[in-house]
Amino acid sequence: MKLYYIILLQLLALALITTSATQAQSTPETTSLQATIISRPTNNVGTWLIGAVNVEVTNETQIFASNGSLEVGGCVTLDYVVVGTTNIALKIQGEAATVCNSGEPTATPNPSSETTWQGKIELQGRTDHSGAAIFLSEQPCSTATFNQSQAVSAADGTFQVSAPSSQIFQCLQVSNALYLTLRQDITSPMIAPITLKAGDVNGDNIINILDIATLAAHYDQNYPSVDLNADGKIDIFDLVTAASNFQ
Ligand SMILES: [Ca+2]
Ligand SMILES: [Ca+2]
Repeated sequence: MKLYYIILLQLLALALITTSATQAQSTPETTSLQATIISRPTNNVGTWLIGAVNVEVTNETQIFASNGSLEVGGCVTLDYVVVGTTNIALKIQGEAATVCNSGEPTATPNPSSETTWQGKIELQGRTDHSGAAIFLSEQPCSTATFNQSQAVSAADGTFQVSAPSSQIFQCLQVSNALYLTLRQDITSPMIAPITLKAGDVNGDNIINILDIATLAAHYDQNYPSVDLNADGKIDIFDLVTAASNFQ
């Protein structure tokens, strides 16, 4: 009878050991996320930074570029396991950029990924094209509203606006005192050169007889607030310029 109990206890102990061993060897849980490739080695094997996760790619990692780019900035689905303190990549699959832009909390935007929007403004009649206010909106011009300018033009008329690459501007507005405000839809960060028309003296965004009359009233005077070309004198040049833009 005693022997029977000893054998039973031994069997129980064996069963417990086997169970705990099985648990220790159980497969680590796979984590899956969609995020942008921040950095990666030239060859596939090595440490990749995907979103906020440093992950080791080995020769066993399955890599598919099928749906998108595997270059830096590309969007991917990453499956990985944590072994000790190391993240081991099981699978990296390229995805369409929209997958990473869908607001997934794991799709950490890369703060260093910026796009520079740039263009050049000509203020008609002037040699110094500085001071024009540049507004950009992510809305098309049909619905865009503007509160604060993002940049002003330099003396040569150039302007730059740096924004996260995820921000896509669709409408540009340029305004400068004495000039007609211009608003146009844009499709590229490289914006074609723009000329602002001079002559809107009273700022109602129309050049008409009211503006011409004001210029005429200050003819031959140094009157900076209506001096279209800012040359220190209201003269025939200012009148002709305004008249050429008469609406
Ligand atoms: Ca006007
Ligand atoms: Ca003038």
